[in-house]
Amino acid sequence: MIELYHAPRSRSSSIVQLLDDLGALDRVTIREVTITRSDGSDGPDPANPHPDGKVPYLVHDGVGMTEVNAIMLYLTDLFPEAGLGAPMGDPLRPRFLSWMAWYGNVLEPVVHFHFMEIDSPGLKRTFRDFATAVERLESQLTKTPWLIGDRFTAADQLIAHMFHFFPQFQPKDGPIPDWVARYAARPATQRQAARDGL
Ligand SMILES: N[C@@H](CCC(=O)N[C@@H](CS)C(=O)NCC(=O)O)C(=O)O
Repeated sequence: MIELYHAPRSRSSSIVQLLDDLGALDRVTIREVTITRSDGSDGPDPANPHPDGKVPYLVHDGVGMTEVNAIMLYLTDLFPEAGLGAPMGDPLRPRFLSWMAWYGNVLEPVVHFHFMEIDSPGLKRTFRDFATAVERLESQLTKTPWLIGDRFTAADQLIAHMFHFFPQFQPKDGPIPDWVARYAARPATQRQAARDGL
């Protein structure tokens, strides 16, 4: 049994969209919970087992997991038929794993530092900065339409979703706006927008 603790218009929407794309929505029970929103509204839901009261939280046969990138990786391995991951043996798996981990290890921190205007030499030494992260994405997206190559994967779902959800993070030109527009035009993105009431 698979359960997803979900709050609309949040990182867990990206998981619902991936499940839709994987053709696996009917295999998962979605449990909608409240979370504390960035404007301070709502609050944690006692029904949510996530240790920090956050979403997404996935439970598979009684074992829970956190972290949006880990959950996506897990689901693409669990439902490989849709071809949205890169299973063991796929020559592009190293690239796929790198983007999935880079999102959490680098992109999320530098986005927060940048938009909260936190400028620290120590942080910059460790994580570089938002401009460097954008360059890294641009460098790949000038070579291939999607992050690991010619096909859309959960790495695009994970990272393009962030730029789609927060358009203010997008550079005005270069390959990122086109990539996000292609992501936005995908039927699964449009179905998710309708589910989220966007
Ligand atoms: N590192 C976590 C972050 C999850 C997270 O911050 N989720 C937000 C929604 S987008 C949340 O639940 N916020 C409620 C809170 O911070 O209490 C992940 O990657 O899954």
